[in-house]
Amino acid sequence: MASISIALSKGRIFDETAPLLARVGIRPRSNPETSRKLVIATNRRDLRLIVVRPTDTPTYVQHGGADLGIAGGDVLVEHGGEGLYQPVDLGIARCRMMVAVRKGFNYANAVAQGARLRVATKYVNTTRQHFAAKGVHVDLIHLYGSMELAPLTGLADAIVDLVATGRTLRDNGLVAVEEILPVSARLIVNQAALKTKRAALQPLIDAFAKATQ
Ligand code: PRT
Ligand code: MG
Repeated sequence: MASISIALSKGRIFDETAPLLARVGIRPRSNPETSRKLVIATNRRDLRLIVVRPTDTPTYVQHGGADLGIAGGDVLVEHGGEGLYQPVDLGIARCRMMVAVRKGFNYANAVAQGARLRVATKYVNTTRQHFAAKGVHVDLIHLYGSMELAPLTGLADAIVDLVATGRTLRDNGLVAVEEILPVSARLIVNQAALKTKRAALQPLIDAFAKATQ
């Protein structure tokens, strides 16, 4: 029996994946949210969960540290998707990647004037591509979190971050001015594993596809 591993992160991704796992017939032996274990056995002897940081999920699956993974579209576009199949959009953990600025900052005007923008984000590749495609010059500032602080402290003119309800922006006096991409979580698969372990992996991929319908 081929052994299968699925990489996923705690927090939002696990919360929203848990019902899908149940529908697919996978029951974790311990709760990733409360356990310190990073490798979690399941009711299926051939299948275990690997608990990783959200941004590390594509890297684990790309390099074969896990056969399958569940990762946000934001993380996947930033990673680039090399070595990965993305067969199922799970439709969970939905949000939008947006450009946001301080209320009162005239973004459209700054862009029209050809101003050089300082943009803070953890999505540096995606942000670079987005502004290059618009022909806007940007100085990127790479942050690892709490991007909302950057425009408030004068560190940046704009941020690129995820927006769900819009509450975080509102509470910090920021407004979204442009959508970069709609985000939801996807099932990802190591391309080599799909060839060598297809008999084990394909039914699972099909089950996830069915569970999202
Ligand atoms: O916490 P850690 O540093 O490990 O990483 P993380 O914050 O990226 O992890 P987590 O678990 O919060 O998010 C994992 C994935 O969930 C992301 O990669 C997205 O694909 C997805 N997701 C969906 C979101 C959101 N919605 C979301 N709203 N991830 C983050 N947010 C944050 C956003 O960054 C902002 O700070 O929530 C805030 C905005 O929410 P609203 O509702 O106030 O607009
Ligand atoms: Mg977080």
